[in-house]
Amino acid sequence: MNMDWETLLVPYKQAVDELKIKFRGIREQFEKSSQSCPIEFVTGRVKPVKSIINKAYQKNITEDRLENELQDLAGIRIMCQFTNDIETVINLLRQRNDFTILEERDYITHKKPSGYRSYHVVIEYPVQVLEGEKKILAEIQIRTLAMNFWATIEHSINYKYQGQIPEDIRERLQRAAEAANRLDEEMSQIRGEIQDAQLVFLERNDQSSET
Ligand code: 0O2
Repeated sequence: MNMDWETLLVPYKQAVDELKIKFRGIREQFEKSSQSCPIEFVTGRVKPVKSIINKAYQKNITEDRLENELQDLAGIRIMCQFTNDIETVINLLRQRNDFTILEERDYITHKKPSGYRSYHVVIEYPVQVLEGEKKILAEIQIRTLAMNFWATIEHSINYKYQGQIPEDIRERLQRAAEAANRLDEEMSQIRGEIQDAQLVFLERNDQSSET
């Protein structure tokens, strides 16, 4: 592919920067309102050019179809403490009018064969560029901390073995995914207790920083 990647990716970088600020803003608003926040932290990235070329090759996507068919050139991840927080975040996204949701993929109810769990939301996001408005696609992945831990590790193992993970490691990863799921379930059972403790902790920290 003989493309001017830097120019192509400028609006995607802008979208990632804007969306990170917006979603981190939600977190701050929750904190100021003394309600427990469904968002633990937010990350974002523009897909590296090498990954774009690989994915386009694997999926047989030509240059002219790249921006329409690769939905994750701009990617945002929203991490939550509890599985139920994911639903809260999805509802917050559905209420917004600064982008349109095009597709939702629920890999939590329907986990992938690898063991991967996450909720994906594909949005159409308007970015202001020199020529005017450009609507771009972005993928938001919403997951718990445990799901993120698993996915990050599995991603690097997958990268090491270039997609050909040995069977014994694959099985261990599947078992680890189940363990992560049990951790999420256990934490959800004592959610009220954990959130009370976190509020007490925050209030005490606020008081001590005031003096
Ligand atoms: P990266 O490096 O994170 O950008 P496909 O790529 O065909 O499987 P599709 O239709 O493009 O899938 O979208 P999908 O499956 O909704 O989302 C793909 C992205 O989800 C991946 O992007 C990963 O970020 C994440 N993902 C999906 N399945 C797995 C998995 O089994 N393990 C891990 N760790 N992550 C997964 P990329 O481009 O593959 O990678």
